[in-house]
Amino acid sequence: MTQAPAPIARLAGAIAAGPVLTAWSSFPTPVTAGILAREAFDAVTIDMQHGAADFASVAAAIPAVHAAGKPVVVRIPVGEFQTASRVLDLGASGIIGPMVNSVEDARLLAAFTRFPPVGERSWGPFGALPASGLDPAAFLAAANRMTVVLAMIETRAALAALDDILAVPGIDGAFVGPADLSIALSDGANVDPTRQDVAEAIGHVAARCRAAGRIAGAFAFSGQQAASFVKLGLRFVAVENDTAHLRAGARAALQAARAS
Ligand code: 3PY
Ligand code: MG
Repeated sequence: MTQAPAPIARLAGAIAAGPVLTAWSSFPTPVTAGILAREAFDAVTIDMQHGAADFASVAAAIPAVHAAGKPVVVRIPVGEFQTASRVLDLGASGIIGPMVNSVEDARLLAAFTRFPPVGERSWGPFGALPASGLDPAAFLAAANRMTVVLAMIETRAALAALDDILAVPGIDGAFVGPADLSIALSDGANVDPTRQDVAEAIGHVAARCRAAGRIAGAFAFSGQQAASFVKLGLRFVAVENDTAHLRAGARAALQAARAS
């Protein structure tokens, strides 16, 4: 009987098989990340760029998500490429690098997330190795294949360098941040992830990723926006975040309570 792969090994295959809808946790604890993982999301992404996720909270949340059978993706803080290596060591399966605006940024992201010969990741997978169930040699052989690395496209510079970023060995695809992109495309005038020019830019990123055989993804600020991204062919889509779920649930309950 063939055994199902461990949760740490499931992300790349899930993205290849169909769109992955990920939860997005900006305030992770083992309890909240575990709760999200037990909803029908395909993965849980933990956000270290914004919100309150620090290294200790990521270390505590990963086993809770794995216990629910789901893989973990981590968005690292801007430019903190060494954090990418460290959260992969903990057992993350995917890395999202924010504000990757140049080929140089993309090369650094790849270098810290890929073992040689693709990159320069250093050995020390003390959480990932037991989570994989593999011995060290098998883990080393599988790690680059198991790990999904997405470069965030959320500035004019990133859009201009898109094809070159996608061509960097070790970069699996692009992940759009529609809020920052709306700020960039409006030259700082507003933040509106539903702007028409943002939608057009996401369509462009989807097309360039398809042409390059790369994964396109984006953060969706609503379920409807997530559905529109899936229709465009995006394969890794974040559906709101934990605080949005909390606020929406509270508002709906209070509205119902006060309506009577
Ligand atoms: C953005 O929309 O800019 C994001 O980074 C989403 O998290
Ligand atoms: Mg952003």
